[in-house]
Amino acid sequence: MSSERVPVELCKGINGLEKVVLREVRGSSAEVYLYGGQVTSWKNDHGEELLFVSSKAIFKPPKAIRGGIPICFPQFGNHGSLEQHGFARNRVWSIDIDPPPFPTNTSSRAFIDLILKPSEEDMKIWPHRWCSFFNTCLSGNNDGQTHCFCLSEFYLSIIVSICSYEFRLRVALGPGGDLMLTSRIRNTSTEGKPLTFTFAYHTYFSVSDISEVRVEGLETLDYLDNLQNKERFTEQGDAITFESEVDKIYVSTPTKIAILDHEKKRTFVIRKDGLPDAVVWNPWDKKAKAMADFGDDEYKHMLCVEAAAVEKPITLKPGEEWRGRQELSAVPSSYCSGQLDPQKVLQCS
Ligand code: TA6
Repeated sequence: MSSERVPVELCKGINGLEKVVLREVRGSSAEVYLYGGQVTSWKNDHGEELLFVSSKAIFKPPKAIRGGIPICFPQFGNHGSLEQHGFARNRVWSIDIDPPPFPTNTSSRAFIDLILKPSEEDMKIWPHRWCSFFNTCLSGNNDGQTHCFCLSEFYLSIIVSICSYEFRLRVALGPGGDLMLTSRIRNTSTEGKPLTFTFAYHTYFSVSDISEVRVEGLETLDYLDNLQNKERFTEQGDAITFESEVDKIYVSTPTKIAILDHEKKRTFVIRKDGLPDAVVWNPWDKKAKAMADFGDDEYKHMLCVEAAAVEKPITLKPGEEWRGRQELSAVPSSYCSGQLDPQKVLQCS
């Protein structure tokens, strides 16, 4: 089988960063960087790119890659004391060679399992600040004593066991070219410590012209407006359209949302599970100019619609596992011909 259609291939990407290329027999493909566990490409069986990645994106740690599907964990946005959107998007993930059995069977072989385990540095900041106290003892900062290495290793293993977690991510391409991301986060603490976090798949969709795009499925819902101090409002009754900066967290949304791109005669359908909220973001012109890793006019060709859990943080008792799944489909649509009525899309399975 020529490499063109090898279902899973590990190779070097931009700046030598490792990436996995997934290929589906009918021609669709996806690329996932181990840096950030981040999908950076999703193409349909015509080879058309469906995700937006900025021409100014920086593929160099610790900067997050601007585009594709960054993963916001363990904190969405500035909803907490950690850095914006948490640290999962600027950590190097590993390939999970022995994942626990997967809940659903897939006929496609084009999938990869990744795992993120907390590093010593992560332990200093999350999930429990007092982990950092232990670390300070280890490094002898406070008492000027030096500790022998084996002792510190022993302490570290205690810290890891007391307040730890495992984040497993499966990225899969379906037979029809759908892109599925399934996150499984387990609280592996041995000391009864709960794990609380917020989460988002910060998906950047590629669109032809933002002013021609409509989002269906969020009408009449409540949202927290990030441009107005997270104040709560209720959305009007029609589909959402765009004529200025938008940064809204829609709460308790339906499990299906549609993005209609008339010009491209394409509809993106987002199906989500375990992710009650949805964030809608477009920086528009001013914010676009203010972002160094984003082109001034690129806001016209992208829209973020993010399956998320923000309003109510998720708390896991030790041994408990949370699963958050999103499935993306890109269906050809010619809205005007009624071939695809978004309401029908949203109502049918
Ligand atoms: O998801 C929307 C948002 O939280 C916006 O507030 C905006 O900041 C965007 O994410 C991008 O965040 P980033 O940290 O990637 O620049």
